[in-house]
Order: sequence, then structure tokens, then C-alpha cells
Amino acid sequence: MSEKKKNLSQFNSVPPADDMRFGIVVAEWNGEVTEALLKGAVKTLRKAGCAEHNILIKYVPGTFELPLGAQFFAQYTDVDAVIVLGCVIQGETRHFEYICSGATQGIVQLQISWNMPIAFGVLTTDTMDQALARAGGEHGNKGDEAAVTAINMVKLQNEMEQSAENINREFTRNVN
Ligand code: DLZ
Repeated sequence: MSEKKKNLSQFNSVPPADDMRFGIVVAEWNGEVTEALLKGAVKTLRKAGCAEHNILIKYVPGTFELPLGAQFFAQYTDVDAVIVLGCVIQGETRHFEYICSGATQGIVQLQISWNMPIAFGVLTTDTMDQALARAGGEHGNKGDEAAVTAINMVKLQNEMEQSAENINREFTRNVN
């Protein structure tokens, strides 16, 4: 549980993202919230140096469709990472659980099978007020957090790829 009034979106430093490309998938359900998440994510990417033309935004009907939207990015574009943004608010039925678990499991599987960072910017709250407090309100903006996560994961992937290449090059040199 977050502390009362705690802003969860404060970061010490964010790596430069000027050579990175991002896809953002936004759920249309609870649009007031998801548009605020989008605003936060784009602002954070731009602040880290990502050019506007390197941020591609697509909409899907609801949070349940986020994994497939992310897969379209992985399959049809050359983005380095995807950020999915959604907001599921607890209602009277069990829809909430099915949508949340479908979306989370879908995104986890997708990251692993595509070897691509997919940042999970989905709010799962009891009320609209709780969601708004986390979409640019007193608890920060989950969209900002997802953008920072995506940048950090792309940086990590680039570093790992680079060091693997160096290790392999060194290995080949020693063998020859
Ligand atoms: C159906 C539904 C419901 C009840 N609630 C939400 C919600 O709070 N947040 C959200 O993003 N989407 C909701 N949806 C729509 C589903 O995500 C999905 O779009 C539909 O079930 C169609 O597949």
C-alpha cells in the first residue's frame, strides 16, 4: 500500500533516450485516466531526449486488448520497447479480476517471447478517485513510471547485447 500523499513518480536520474524508439498502447476505457497516463509517459520520454517522431501511439478498446496491441508493435515495427497504459476500476462483477490477470499474464508472456521490454502502466484501483490520484494527482503518474521503466530496460538490453558481443569477440580472438 502506498503511504497517504506519497508521490511514487519521483526519480533521481533517467538515462538518455535520444537514440530509442517507443510504442505506446493506450486503452480507451476510462479515457480520462488513460489520457493523463499518456501525457505523463510522453512528457517523460521527451524530457529524456526521445524525439517526437520516435514515439508511436496506438489505441485499443480496453485493458484486455493491451497485450495484442503490444504484440502488433513487436511484430510490425522496429521500436525498442512498448509501454502499455490502461486503467481498470473495480466494479460489481468479477470483470476486474479477469481483465487484470489477462492483461498482466499477456504482457509477461509477450516480453519473454519477444525479448522486448514492455512497461506495464496499468492502474488497478477500487475507485476513479484513486486512479486519478495516480494519473497526475497526489500519488504521481503511473505513465511517468512506465516510461522510466521502459527507458531503463532498453538501456539494460543495449548494454547486455554490447557486452555479449565483446565477450564473444574476445572468445573468438583467444580461440584463433
Ligand atoms: C468490459 C470492461 C470493464 C467492465 N471494465 C473495464 C475497465 O475498468 N477498464 C478497461 O480498460 N476495460 C474494461 N472493460 C473492457 C475490456 O478491457 C475489454 O475491452 C472488453 O472486455 C472487450 O474485450
